[in-house]
Amino acid sequence: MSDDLAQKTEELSLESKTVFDTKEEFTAKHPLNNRWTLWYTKPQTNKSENWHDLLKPVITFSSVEEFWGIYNSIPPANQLPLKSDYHLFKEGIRPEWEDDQNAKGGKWQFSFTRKHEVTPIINELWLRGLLAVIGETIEDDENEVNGIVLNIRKQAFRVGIWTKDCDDSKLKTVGERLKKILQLKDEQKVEFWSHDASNTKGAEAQIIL
Ligand code: MGP
Repeated sequence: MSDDLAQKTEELSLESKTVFDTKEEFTAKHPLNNRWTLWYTKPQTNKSENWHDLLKPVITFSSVEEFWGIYNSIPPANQLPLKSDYHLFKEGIRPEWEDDQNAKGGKWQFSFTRKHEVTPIINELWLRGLLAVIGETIEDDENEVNGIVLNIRKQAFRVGIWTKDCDDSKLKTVGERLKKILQLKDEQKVEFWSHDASNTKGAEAQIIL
């Protein structure tokens, strides 16, 4: 290291302050643009339990620090039981087709079959999805994304981004970003389904990327 650089590095380390330096800073919270609610769908244990009995809100948060506190204290994706789901939605939007904010929308989705090499890194990919949604890097300024869902199924892990509309022009960016976040290869296609179509037998995906 040159003397000049060594001097500069020393000055930097003496002068720079971090959140650990003062009591006030230590408790600083970095607000997110939106408040988010984590929901959990527990697996059905008897046939009398319907969708609404199984889906419950877990916690709402609004800062980066709260997010990490929650993330570090809930089971990671690969330890969830079969037929369970995590849902992370903007506060006030229920993770259901019926919610007014979802009713005209749909979802971008990709299924990682358990044969994919992804099984060991599903936790990392799910975390990347969560961060892109709360950090709002999944879209530009469209405000199209309502939430993200993880379905744990026998054959596959499924990740879906739920959107407010079905407007192709606004949705493409979200689909392209989802491919990057999930580290998909070109030939691994993400599909967009309107909620209407996902509930109609024989319907096909509206957009494939
Ligand atoms: P799913 O979990 O989205 O599909 O919905 P999956 O994993 O393919 O399940 P499969 O068992 O159908 O193969 C499973 C079921 O949960 C649906 O058939 C509905 O009965 C119920 N369900 C799921 N969602 C997302 C909703 C919803 O938004 N509203 C209501 N009312 N029921 C839902």
